[in-house]
Amino acid sequence: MDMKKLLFVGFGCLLLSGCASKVPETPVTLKSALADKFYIGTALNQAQFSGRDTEGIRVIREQFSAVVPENCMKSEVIHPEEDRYDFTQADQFVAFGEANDLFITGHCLVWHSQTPPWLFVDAKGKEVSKEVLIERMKAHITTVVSRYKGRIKGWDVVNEAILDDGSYRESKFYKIIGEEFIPLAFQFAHEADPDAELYYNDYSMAFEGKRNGVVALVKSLKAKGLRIDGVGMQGHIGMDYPAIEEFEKSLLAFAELGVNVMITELDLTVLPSPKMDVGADVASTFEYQQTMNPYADGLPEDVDAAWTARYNEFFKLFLKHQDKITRVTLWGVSDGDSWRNGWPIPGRTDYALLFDRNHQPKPIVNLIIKEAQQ
Ligand code: 9MR
Repeated sequence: MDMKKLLFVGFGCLLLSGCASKVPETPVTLKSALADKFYIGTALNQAQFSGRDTEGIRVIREQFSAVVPENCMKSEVIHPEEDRYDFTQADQFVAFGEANDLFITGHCLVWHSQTPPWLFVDAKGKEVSKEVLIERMKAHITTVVSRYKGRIKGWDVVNEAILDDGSYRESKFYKIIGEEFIPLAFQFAHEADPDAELYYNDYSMAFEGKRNGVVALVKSLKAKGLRIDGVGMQGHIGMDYPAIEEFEKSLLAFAELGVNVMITELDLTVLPSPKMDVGADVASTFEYQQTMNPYADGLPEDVDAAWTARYNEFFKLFLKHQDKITRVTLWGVSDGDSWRNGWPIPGRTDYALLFDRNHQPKPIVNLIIKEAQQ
């Protein structure tokens, strides 16, 4: 067809109303439906930010507006020896976030877990002094935060330092430095990038004791004049825990402090918890594994419906408090990615995320979109 004919057909189409309806509409996605409410984020694994998991990447680009690294910025990975950092994966992660126009959060600067073996000891294996550990913490925070200055917009500065009863976790940081390791970490992070948002992040936040402990911590940081922008409420939830009312109480208690609330690390396990069952030894027997892994061949309809309803309740709560919440981040893209398949019992089949193992949206995705559009 020559150019004139093309123009003629095109113009004719415009005149005929039937043609107009054939123009494909942009599908409504999580990120478009939630755009004026809060960021909708996901944790990224290496297969995603390195470009291998093409289906996962398609979902991330279509559906999410924010990212956080699931593992690649933890000190064990990024700082394997005192004088050696390894930014290979972290650089890829940040480049992926920028290339796809995503809000980038760093996770995490100070955490008791996944630390490199050198961090708390000297060359002879003896525990280091308070002064040495403060210097090491400062060097770590300064180097990592400065490298991504202006590119990583917010940091989980301290992760999981308060126990469920509100007391301090007896971590190496706490034992060696004392409770001032937390204000120091916030101070060092702020000095390295004065524009970055700084967060405290923890799980089981619905417990009254933890709620009070975190409230006291945020107040004490503020009283010292330190910057703290938000509290991350990890959302590793189950079918029976936490009580949504208790979760809401914590959300409100944090918001009242004048900080933003973020729902971080969201996933909803459908599997039974071994803690309520037999002892840990039995966990390795075949019979135990089978009873504790009831949905290896798929979720029965009623269980699936109950799972969807529970997720929906939580998203309704997030939407109700959209003025206080700046980000809701899923801990992974599709069910196959989730750490829940491997913890607390390895090798189980869980269904904790919003996209199934074939990267297809579950019914909950449309429910969230509908709720958001009301
Ligand atoms: O999802 C992460 C998993 O791949 C790692 O093996 C694990 C190691 O501790 O960390 C998981 O992520 C954790 C997060 O960094 C902090 N909050 C709890 C998360 C689940 O354990």
